[in-house]
Amino acid sequence: MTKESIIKQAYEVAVERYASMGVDVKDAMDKLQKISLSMHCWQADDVSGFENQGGSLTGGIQVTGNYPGRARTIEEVRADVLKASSLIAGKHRLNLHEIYGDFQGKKVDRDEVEPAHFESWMQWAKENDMKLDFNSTSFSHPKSGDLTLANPDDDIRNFWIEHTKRCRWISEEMGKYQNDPCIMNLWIHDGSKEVPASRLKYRQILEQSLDEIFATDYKNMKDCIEAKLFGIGLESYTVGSYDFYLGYGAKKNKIVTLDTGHFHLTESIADKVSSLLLFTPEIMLHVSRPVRWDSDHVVIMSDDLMDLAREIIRCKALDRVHIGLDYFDATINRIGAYVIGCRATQKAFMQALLEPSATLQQYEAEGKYFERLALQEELKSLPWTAVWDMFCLQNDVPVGEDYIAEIEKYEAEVTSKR
Ligand code: RNT
Ligand code: ZN
Repeated sequence: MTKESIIKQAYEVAVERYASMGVDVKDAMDKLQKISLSMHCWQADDVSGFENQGGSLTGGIQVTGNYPGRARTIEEVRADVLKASSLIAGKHRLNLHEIYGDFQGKKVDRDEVEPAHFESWMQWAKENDMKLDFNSTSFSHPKSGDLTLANPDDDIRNFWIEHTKRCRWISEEMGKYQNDPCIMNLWIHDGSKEVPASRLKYRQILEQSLDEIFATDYKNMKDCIEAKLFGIGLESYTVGSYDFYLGYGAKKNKIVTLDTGHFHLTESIADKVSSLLLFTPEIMLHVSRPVRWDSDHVVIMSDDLMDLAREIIRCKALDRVHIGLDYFDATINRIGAYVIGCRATQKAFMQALLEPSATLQQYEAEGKYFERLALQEELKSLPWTAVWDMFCLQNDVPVGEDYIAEIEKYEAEVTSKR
């Protein structure tokens, strides 16, 4: 038997098994096919970008490791992203940071950046049938310090306001060009190592800055605001905490970004989805993996991720949730890191889509809690892997561990020569 026929046979059996539970496998696969992940460009080059070649990463985030083969140029980032995409089923988006502009070796300060610096990205994305998302960049700059948009110094604050306004303008142009809204995320590291004398002061300044930044209405971009628990060197206070952005988002109708690494380790991100869906327009996710802290480990198919995926599916909210990834591991092959994280996210959504939610909810409504728990346990060992293999086969991407050899080949031929 060929590998292909084994996969097909296992798939047929799985379809029957799921049908016996009232689950339509074909429907689940169609829905998964339409899920477009927003791949973060910054895993390719350890969040370096093309502006301060050789400059260090600041803003309370850290990449560890020095595995060879980091992308060093725009061409290398693009090649690596395309290689990774070729090993991931479906059509996905690319999430750019402002520091990844095509600056052609010129010094373009953050308050001077324009859509023109992203024209080649827009063209490239179009040629490769990819849509773009965007992020302003407040870190790794001489004016980053501990405070940007929340800085009491007007010169510094206005510099970052100008930067962020320009990033919204760039996002708007991207959205127009690709005929699909560009999702722009705003994350700043502002905070302090020790508890400040006034926590309120900086939050008031940040609120004013955001009001100024969002004063212009755009049609082709959507704004997201990302909270955080703490940064390295900024452990005691984060101006843009979750409460701050949740309040701002609910009041001003902005999308709140949930980075799964930005909460206390025992806090459930899945549990936040239904509340956000009630009070804010949409949700942006930064799927990440914290290990002891916001370490941005490569995403794997963890219980937390499966819980999050299930929650989104149970809320029937795929059209209101943007699924971005956000991690940076420099200790392993970076293209491999992309592929592991994206495929793990898809696997989590596949299992969520295969859940017999109606039965579970019926048990619950009838107070049949033993039955509800038993079925949830049984679902874990249903043949979802056969469906996943078929999904990969149909999408013409390697099935199972076959992508390992592909990445090794690319490493031998391309990244190891850098
Ligand atoms: C940092 C935030 C932020 C960054 C990227 C590079 O803790 O998660 O989203 O990771 O903007
Ligand atoms: Zn993030």
